[in-house]
Amino acid sequence: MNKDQVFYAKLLLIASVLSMGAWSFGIHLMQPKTTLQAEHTDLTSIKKQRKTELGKINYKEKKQQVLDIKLVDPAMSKKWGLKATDAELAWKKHNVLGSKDIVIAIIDTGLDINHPDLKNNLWVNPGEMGRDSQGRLKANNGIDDDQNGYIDDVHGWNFVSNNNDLSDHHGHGTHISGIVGAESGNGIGISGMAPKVSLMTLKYFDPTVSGGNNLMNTVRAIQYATLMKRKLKIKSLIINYSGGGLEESPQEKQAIIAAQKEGILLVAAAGNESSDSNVHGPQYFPADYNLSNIISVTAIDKAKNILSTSNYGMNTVDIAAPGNEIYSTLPGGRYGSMTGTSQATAFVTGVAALIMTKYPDFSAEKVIKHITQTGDKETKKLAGKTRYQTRLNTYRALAFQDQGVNFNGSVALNTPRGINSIGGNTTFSSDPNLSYPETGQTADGIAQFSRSMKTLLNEK
Ligand SMILES: [Ca+2]
Ligand SMILES: [Ca+2]
Ligand SMILES: [Ca+2]
Repeated sequence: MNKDQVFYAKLLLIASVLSMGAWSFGIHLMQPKTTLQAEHTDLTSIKKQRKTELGKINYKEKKQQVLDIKLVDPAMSKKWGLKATDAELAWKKHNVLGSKDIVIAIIDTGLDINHPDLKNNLWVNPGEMGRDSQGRLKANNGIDDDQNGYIDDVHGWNFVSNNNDLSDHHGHGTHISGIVGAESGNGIGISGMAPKVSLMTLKYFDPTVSGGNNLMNTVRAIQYATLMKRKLKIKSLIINYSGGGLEESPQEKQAIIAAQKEGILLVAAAGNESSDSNVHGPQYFPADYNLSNIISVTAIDKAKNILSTSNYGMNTVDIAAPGNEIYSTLPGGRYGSMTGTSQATAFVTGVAALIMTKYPDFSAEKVIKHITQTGDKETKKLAGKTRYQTRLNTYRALAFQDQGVNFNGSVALNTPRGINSIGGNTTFSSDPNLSYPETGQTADGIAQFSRSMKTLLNEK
């Protein structure tokens, strides 16, 4: 071969090696490259999607938190109490809807745990979740996995039947739970005052079970909430007690004092006996125990008048809140209206949850001050009927510090609670437009229940 031939032969060799290399690399590189390109394309589009999705989610969350609560929960317009207490303004301006870390123990008639507007806001006992050593679900293995004395207490406890069946055979507990913490932004029904919370259900009364001791069930329920707060180191726990009775109970008072030591706030109904609990008639408990971690709530209507059925008292009742024809959740996934200091109490509990979300280090006493001393003044309609002549205002309760109100200021009329009021029942009516089974109600559509068995038997 001459020089040229050698040159061309080398060139051919190099070319073939290169082409083989290219081919062999093609297997390993070209295809991956194609794949990479495809992946790259996919990644780009995924990134785009993510970005869009994230954008959407952020937008939704932002929208949900700041703007849209009313719009996406279709029955919100029926909840006049939220508007009357400036709840939406509070959600928007303070950007607070509550927190799953805030546990609300609702001592009542149970809860429809499958209600679509409540099921995502149930408290969950972490010690009864997951699987045991044999692979069974702790939630229903029949074992007290967290050794707190209660078997399979996943969402709370039924102190009437002494088991974990929280079924609400009355409706009252489900209704109260919705006012406090129905889920917002889910396009269903309503929003609670604090639509992000953990609802612990402690059932103390069941109209279908005879022979229960409602007072002692109440005591045990308070003790359970106190135990779990300590055991699980729950930072903020509020007890909503939309009931009560005429009997002052040393055991109950002791249980609330123990709860107080754990920092638990107890929001209690003033009662529905049309009575001045400050001046005459028997007192109503637990609202009237003279303890600093109890806030006592009476009910007002749209015209801001105390309901004719509600108890009131210059020193005994702390605040007034909406309680007339309040629309909320009912068992069976339904909704309806109820009336009474029970409902007003739940509004205050919700606001307390919002305050504890915004100010996690507040004591129960400080939360009470926030609520009572920032409400809307009603010096005529509430004069002589509540301690501070104020009705609940969510926005102002959260803006307390902005207003420069002095926490240590002495409060006028801060004298010991009075000795009397008249009755011990919680009264409500159901929305006549709903075919809700009025379990436990009397023929005239008005239902009453009390934790006192004696009163219950009389009613039957
Ligand atoms: Ca278990
Ligand atoms: Ca347990
Ligand atoms: Ca809802």
